[in-house]
Amino acid sequence: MALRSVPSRLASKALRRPTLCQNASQVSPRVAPAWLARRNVASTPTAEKVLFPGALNSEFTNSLEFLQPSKNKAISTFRVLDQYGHVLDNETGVDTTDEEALELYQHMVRLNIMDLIMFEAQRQGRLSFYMVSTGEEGISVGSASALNPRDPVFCQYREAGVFMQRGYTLDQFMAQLFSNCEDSGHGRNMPIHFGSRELHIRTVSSALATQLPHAAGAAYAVKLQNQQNPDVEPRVAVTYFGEGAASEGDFHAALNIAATRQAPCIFICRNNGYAISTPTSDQYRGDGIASRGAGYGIDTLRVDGNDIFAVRAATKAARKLALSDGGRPVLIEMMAYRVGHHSTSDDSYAYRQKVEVEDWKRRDNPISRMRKWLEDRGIWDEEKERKTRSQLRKDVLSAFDRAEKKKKPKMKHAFSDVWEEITEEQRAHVAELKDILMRYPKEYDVSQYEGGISSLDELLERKK
Ligand SMILES: Cc1ncc(C[n+]2csc(CCOP(=O)(O)OP(=O)(O)O)c2C)c(N)n1
Ligand SMILES: [Mg+2]
Repeated sequence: MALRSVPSRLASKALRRPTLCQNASQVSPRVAPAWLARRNVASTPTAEKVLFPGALNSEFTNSLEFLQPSKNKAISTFRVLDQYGHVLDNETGVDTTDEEALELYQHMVRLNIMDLIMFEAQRQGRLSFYMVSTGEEGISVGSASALNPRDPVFCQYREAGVFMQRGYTLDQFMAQLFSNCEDSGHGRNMPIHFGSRELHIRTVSSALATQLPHAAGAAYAVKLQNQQNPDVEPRVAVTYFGEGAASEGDFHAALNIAATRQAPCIFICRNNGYAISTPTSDQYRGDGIASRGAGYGIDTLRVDGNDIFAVRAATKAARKLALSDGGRPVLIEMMAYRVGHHSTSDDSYAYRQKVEVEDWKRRDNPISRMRKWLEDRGIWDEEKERKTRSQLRKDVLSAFDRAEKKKKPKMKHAFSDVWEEITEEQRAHVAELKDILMRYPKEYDVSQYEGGISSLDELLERKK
């Protein structure tokens, strides 16, 4: 197969064993050439390198020194803009037109406004759950803007900006958040678990890190498709995860399989300092998540996640790298600070000082940094900011209103899409549910579901 590395003809000849014949005395043992003997015995006096199969290109040394990562310089963090929005180096500088830059900025602000409104709405009891991306808008919006819209994406849950950048509408966000009849998931998931077949984004799964092996597998699939369809623009698979998710076994399995199979997978870690209440100091002792990339033989970069232009440049370069030499994985660690609470079920002031959060809010964030750049460039000002925010707020609130008024999905969707055809056992469950709903109408208000109880009948009717 084309993908398996084929030993050169010379090497395979040299490694061929002497042919056995029936009479042992007739065996004429071939004498191995000297170079082969040297290769087979790693520790001959002249060998300069370890030739064990498990460590290639390691030189021998007689100095007994442990690797002490704590003594190494920490991995650097790539950025394009400084904290004040000034471009640091024109060579690697901003890569957008002004128009594109303004669009990216508005997507980040729109996400931020949606977060503020939905967080408050949850507090008022109007939806069951929400998670904000505050402080991490640049990572999701910026990286998504540098991908091909057909690249399959596997998100965690704090990357609503990827959906927004790919064109998921406010009505689609609201349909999922309110589990109404327009939700493509038919209300089966908790809020925040968006997904879109059209936008090539798999549905978010709460089980941490499960998206990583899925992405590695998809990357291997697109690698084969890229080879089979040379006329179609090649794709990479992309996955997002928090530094906390990187403590799961799935993280290690995914990186290793992607490396050994040389799959074009971009692993984007959002290191925001916390896994719910667990700070990074209790999560690991290494140099963040980036240091792990080298362990798997994966090209890796650490990036300032508060700098949307750095995020874009890094993702673009990662995509190019991922498609080079037939495919390879790339790891990017995007540094950020989780400004919000973990979710609406969390009160982060129980485990971190409010002043720490306030400090970060003041110090840096992707929206204010980009705004400084836009203002310096003379394409943004206070008036535009005020008008834009007010318009975006109206847009979010009107989508909110529309969604809240819509009915819930048909009840039958509690059973559909499990099996292609409804099973006898499911049919019994549907009948039992219908019976309970009819007996206790005061306890169960079925009128809020599209079609009321009648959609259950569709399942109970036997196909002739
Ligand atoms: C397998 C699994 N274990 C535990 C949890 C509970 N849990 C949900 S989010 C979370 C923290 C994840 O932190 P991180 O990956 O850093 O993402 P962040 O919330 O910081 O964006 C945990 C432990 C889970 N959902 N799945
Ligand atoms: Mg985290």
